[in-house]
Amino acid sequence: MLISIPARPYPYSLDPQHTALVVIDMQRDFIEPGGFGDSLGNDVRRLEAIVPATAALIDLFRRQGWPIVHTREAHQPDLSDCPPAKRARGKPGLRIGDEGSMGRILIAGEPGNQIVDALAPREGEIVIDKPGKGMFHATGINERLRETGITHLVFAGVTTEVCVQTSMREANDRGYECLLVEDATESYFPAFKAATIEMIVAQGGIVGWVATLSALVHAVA
Ligand code: C5J
Repeated sequence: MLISIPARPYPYSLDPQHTALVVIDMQRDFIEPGGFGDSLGNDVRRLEAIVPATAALIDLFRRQGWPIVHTREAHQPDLSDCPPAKRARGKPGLRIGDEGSMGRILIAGEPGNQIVDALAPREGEIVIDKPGKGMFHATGINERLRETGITHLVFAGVTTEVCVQTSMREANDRGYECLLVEDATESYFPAFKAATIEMIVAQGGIVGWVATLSALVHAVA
């Protein structure tokens, strides 16, 4: 039976047999003081603040036995999966692959590339390293989700306007019914988060739906 979640622009029909949670890039380098995000001058406390809500969302999915996908923005150590154009965008000295305070920036296996302890993936959950901003580029995740019959994706993570929005748009284009949990996503720039939410729900939900964590929890309970 479908579960109706109060959401914008209108209630979201969650299909309990076919829904997965996607937690985007809750990695130390974006979230923790002293990491890559911090070194770029961002206020990481904004992102740290959503860790408890994201943990509660993960806990909800674990209790229901629904699948969970964790992503990390991560490149191979030899940068073979990092287009020069992507690398060139960074600040000199703090580009992808350069040495940061938590190891090489956005490189798989480095300390800063690990998901924060409070949200650590558990055995049986899917973890993907994505070389793009979106979760579908060069990851094979579409095939894995399709194999398990997933048609609905609930999104959380950072940053709202970059990797979360890109992933949600990619998912929407592939036919998934997408819901963003607004208190389990954040940006270094409050205006960007607010604008992204408005873009998603505009025109009758052109990219999907947005709901609060409590709306989801109460509807599922
Ligand atoms: C993410 C970024 N995860 N902003 N990355 O949003 O570069």
